[in-house]
Amino acid sequence: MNRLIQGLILTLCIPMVYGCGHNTSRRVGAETKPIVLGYSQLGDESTWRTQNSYSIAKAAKKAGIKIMFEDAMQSPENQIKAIRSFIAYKVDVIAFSPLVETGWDTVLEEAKTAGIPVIIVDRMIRTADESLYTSAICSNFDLEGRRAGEFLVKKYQGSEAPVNIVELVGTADSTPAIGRYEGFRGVISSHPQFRVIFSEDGDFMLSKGREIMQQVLAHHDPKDIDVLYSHNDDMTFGAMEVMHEAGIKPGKDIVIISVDATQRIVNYLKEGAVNCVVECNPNSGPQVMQIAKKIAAGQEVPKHIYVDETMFDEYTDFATITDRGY
Ligand code: GYE
Repeated sequence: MNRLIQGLILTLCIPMVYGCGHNTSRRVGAETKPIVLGYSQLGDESTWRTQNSYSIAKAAKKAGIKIMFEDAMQSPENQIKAIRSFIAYKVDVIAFSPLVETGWDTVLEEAKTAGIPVIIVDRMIRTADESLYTSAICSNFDLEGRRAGEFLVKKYQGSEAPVNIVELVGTADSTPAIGRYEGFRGVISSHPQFRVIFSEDGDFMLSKGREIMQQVLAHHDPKDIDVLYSHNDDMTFGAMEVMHEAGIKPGKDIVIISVDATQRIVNYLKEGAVNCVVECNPNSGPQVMQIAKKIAAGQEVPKHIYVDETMFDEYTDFATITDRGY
């Protein structure tokens, strides 16, 4: 976990463990106790993730919810361990952002047997038993992929020339990587001019974005690459560094499409170094707390909730883009 989040969790959460809950509570006999939420975050691989953890911790404090926050450092085993510790602690609600889609049934059955409701946040799980979670608050990753594809269709409208695409994919088997991969293809597949000439998993990390772009340039003449479609901003930053080092001008020599919409990538869009930014909203904290409160109060909640998202590209009026805040 990086220092920023560690500090934040300490500042925001430790006091909550000692009961700073205001009006968010459950009645236990004659006593009133604050809601305890066990949260398993998958890691701290990107700028998006740092902001997401910040949003969760801040919203918990604001809602008067005591949070037990565990960073799994990109390991599903660590996430399972954390969820088991939340069950042992008898938290009121468990929430987690699953690294990958599968492998959760056993531990979620344990939570269900213990009578602890589960909220899935950000990424989804794949399971045959929908009763293993109460609510899921996620992005529409397929739509994000389609938005990236639709930008290309618009950009190359009227031209039949082949367009060669290099793709940096997110973590293998994770919902955002699957949705952004499939949604994108769902749009470009009906336009034969678009060809994905290289596609590889970069784990949503800047260092991997760098490495993969170096590999790509070792095997392809830059003149044969028209587009870079990167599943997140951090991988884009890594790839852009390599392009600069090779004398390639991102946004001009190679069209750049990135997902997340951090402030830095929006600045590059405004400078013309990036052409399309698909937003993925990390600020789900308040929604997660609202749903956790409702669940703890025994109220009905929607099974699936999508967070609001948009996109920005070179055709957007930049004056309409407000500060991203992260
Ligand atoms: O796009 C990426 C992060 O799951 C939506 O994970 C999230 C993705 C996000 O590492 O930057």
